[in-house]
Amino acid sequence: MSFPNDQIKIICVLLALINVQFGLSAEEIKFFAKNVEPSKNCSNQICSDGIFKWHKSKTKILHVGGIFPMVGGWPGGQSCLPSAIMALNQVNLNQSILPNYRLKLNWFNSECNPGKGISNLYEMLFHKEKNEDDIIMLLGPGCSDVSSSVAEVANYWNLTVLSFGSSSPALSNRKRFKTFFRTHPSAILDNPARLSLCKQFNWNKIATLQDNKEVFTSTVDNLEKEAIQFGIEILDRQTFTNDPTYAVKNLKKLDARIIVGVFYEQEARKVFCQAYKEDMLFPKYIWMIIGWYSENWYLENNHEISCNQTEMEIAVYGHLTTEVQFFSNEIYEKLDYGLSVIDYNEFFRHFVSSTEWKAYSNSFYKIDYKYKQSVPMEEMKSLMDIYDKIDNEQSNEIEKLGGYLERSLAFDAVWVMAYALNETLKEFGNFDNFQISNYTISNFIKESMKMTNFKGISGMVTFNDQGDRISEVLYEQLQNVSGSLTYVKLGNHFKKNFNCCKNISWGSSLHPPIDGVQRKIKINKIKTIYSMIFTLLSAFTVLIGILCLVFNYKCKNRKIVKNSQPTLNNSMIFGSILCLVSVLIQSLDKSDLPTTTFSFICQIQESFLLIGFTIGYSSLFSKIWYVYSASIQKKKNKDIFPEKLKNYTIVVIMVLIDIVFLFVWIFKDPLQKFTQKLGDEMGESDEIIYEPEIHICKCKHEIVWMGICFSVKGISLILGLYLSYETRNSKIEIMNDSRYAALSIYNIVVLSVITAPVVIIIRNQLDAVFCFLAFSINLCSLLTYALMFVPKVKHVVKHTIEQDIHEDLIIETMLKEKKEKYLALSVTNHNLNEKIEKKKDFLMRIEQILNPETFCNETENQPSGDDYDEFEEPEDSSSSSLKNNNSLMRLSFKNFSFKKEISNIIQHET
Ligand code: ABU
Repeated sequence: MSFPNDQIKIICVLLALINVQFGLSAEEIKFFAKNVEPSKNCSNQICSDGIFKWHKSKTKILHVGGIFPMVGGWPGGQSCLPSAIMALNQVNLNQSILPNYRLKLNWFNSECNPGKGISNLYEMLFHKEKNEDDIIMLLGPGCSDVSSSVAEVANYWNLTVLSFGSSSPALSNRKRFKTFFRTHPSAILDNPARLSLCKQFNWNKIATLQDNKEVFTSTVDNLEKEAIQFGIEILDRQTFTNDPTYAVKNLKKLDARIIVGVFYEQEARKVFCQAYKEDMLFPKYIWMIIGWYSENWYLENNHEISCNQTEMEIAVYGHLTTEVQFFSNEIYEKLDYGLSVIDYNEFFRHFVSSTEWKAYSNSFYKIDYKYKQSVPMEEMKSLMDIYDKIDNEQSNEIEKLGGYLERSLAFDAVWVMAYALNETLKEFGNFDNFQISNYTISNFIKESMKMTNFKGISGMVTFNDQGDRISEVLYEQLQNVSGSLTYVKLGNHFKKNFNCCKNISWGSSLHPPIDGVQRKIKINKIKTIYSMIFTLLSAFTVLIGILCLVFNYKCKNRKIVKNSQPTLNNSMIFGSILCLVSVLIQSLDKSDLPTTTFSFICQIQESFLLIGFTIGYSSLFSKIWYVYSASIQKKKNKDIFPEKLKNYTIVVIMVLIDIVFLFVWIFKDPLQKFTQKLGDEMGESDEIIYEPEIHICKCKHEIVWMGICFSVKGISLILGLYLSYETRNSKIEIMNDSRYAALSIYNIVVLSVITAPVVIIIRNQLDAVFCFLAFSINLCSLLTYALMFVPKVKHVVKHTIEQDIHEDLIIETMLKEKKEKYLALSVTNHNLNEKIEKKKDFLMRIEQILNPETFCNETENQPSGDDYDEFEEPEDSSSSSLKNNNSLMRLSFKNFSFKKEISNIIQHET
């Protein structure tokens, strides 16, 4: 054999390596069909060697390679091999097709394993009998992954590969698989069918779960593309290799309800066992899987999984399947090769239950066991058991065979092969000594394949440019029919025509399930009850404010009003009304308003609140300020009656500051409608989750603006608090309500200090913010009205204007009397002061007298004879002490003289 190029040499080395890996020697690996080939015998023009039959005239052999998956992910060879042999016999018995030539199938078991598939190809190409022709075509492989490997390699020998069981969309790549054809339609046909079904039941979110094999990856790749056209969202794409546990768990976490699963039946059992454990069951969860698994696939090989039969039945109940149509709709119509679908089915059952087939299958199992240690013994044994049980009656055992549905594709594939080879034979006259290197023949075979067009068991057999077939897709559902699980046909999908699903069941539910928890956007608004309560309350407060204004106006001539600076009180009421209006604006339902209008209302609301607060608060502040400055002035004996204009100055300045601030704010960074998402909320049922959001007024540099605003207001509040405290004992006649103003300021400070931070902290709770703010503003306003007006109203109610005048008169008289008294007292005071001065002089004189120095000078002056006479001398005296007695007597006399003088002065004074 000559190699077409160097690449092939490399592949040969690889194949050799694979062979080494399996540990089989070339001698050991014999094509086992050959080993069991019984001796040939011919009678009545028909020759047979056990299961194979041919017309006696067909003396020449055309070798056809075969790769069948007898076990593994998709053990389609179990049905497709007998079906292919049936077709082979038909062809070989038919003299009009391939005259003189009979097809001889050299087949291998790939076990649905790409490595083994390559090894099989290697065996076919390099371990043939001496003088035996090369294989002219390859029937199979069955599994897509095996086909991908084999077809890519076969391309280098220009070997035409015709698969009966490969669904992978990846195999439609003509550049990669130049010589590949298949009677199995591509799995991409299932995708529009799946998506149409989803649309039908309004499932707009689906998830996919796939085995990590090229066949399934390319199917899901295509599904993702198609889904975009259908407007269906692929929520998630989970992939697994061998163990789907975490993939299934993830789907549950993501709340995927509609799951398209693509995997072989081995993995399907694991997936559904896990789905059972996760409680991802019908009808809440809809599993949409491949429909070509064998009958009762979920009950097979349960030792691989940890679910028992009942659990598996619960898990798979209700799932939906899609599968391409494997049989022609015209089941009674005789097809080109003389059979109808009905005939074929009967023939197949008869063939598989025949003793020839049983002998054949049993012997290749034994040989397989002898030579191929890697064959999974358990699976092969159970296959033999199934074959053994199949009888010619109507038992369902036959349906348990892998590839039971696809058997028609293998049958048609052999016919495709036969027709193409027949055409080639016609062209070249013979296939004598066919060598695979004969590109002329193999190219012609390939071209003939493209021309295929006949009515087969599986419908019209033609290939498009990619070597694919177009087919109808069937929908089925596993339903509970009279107590047993049965696949029920629901309808079909063909070339965008959707025809389904009158007899679909939703189990315990009347309606199709939803495609996931419905996430609904819920715009949180202020609850009507709250907005009603506070709208009414605010309206009431506004009314009270207006009544106070009216009172001020009506009683403007009453002294109690006149002396309360009514204009400041009016401006205070006006300010509070603005704040209340801002509450009313806030209570409006603005959620449906366009963004610009919403933003405009934000500015208005914010401006009303700010300006309103400033006017209201600064009016009260002015009163206190007035009292405070008056008391200072009074201390300095200055003008204690400042001009009226001064009262408004503070209000005007504060409002001007606000206006400038608001202007800059709105101009630089206006408040905008901002949608704030809140945490998810569970709906009425576990099918609905609300995504609440609120629309609030926000600007980019909110912190900066709030900071400035709160700082300014904070300072004015602290100042107000201080002034209120300082003026607590001050009273000014023309500001008769200054104490109430001070109390009102205390209220405002306390409520502002509580409200502002709380409102900022809970700003996402629309109801709470609204209620808190509205309550604060109303409370503040009502308390201020009460403090400022109740005493006045009470006074006005209790006193008539005449009483007021009378009281004024009394006060005036009293004042006059007091003034007179004051004057009299002033005179007395003056006199007393003078007296005090005199006393002071007197005391000074006494001090001078008592002063010792003064005393010595005085002793030199002798008292007068009169004074001395008045003084009594002591009787008892001696001569030595006479002198001292004299001096003592003199002092006593002196003392006596002073006393006399003092008493004279006192007498004089009094
Ligand atoms: N219907 C069987 C498909 C198997 C495969 O594509 O691998």
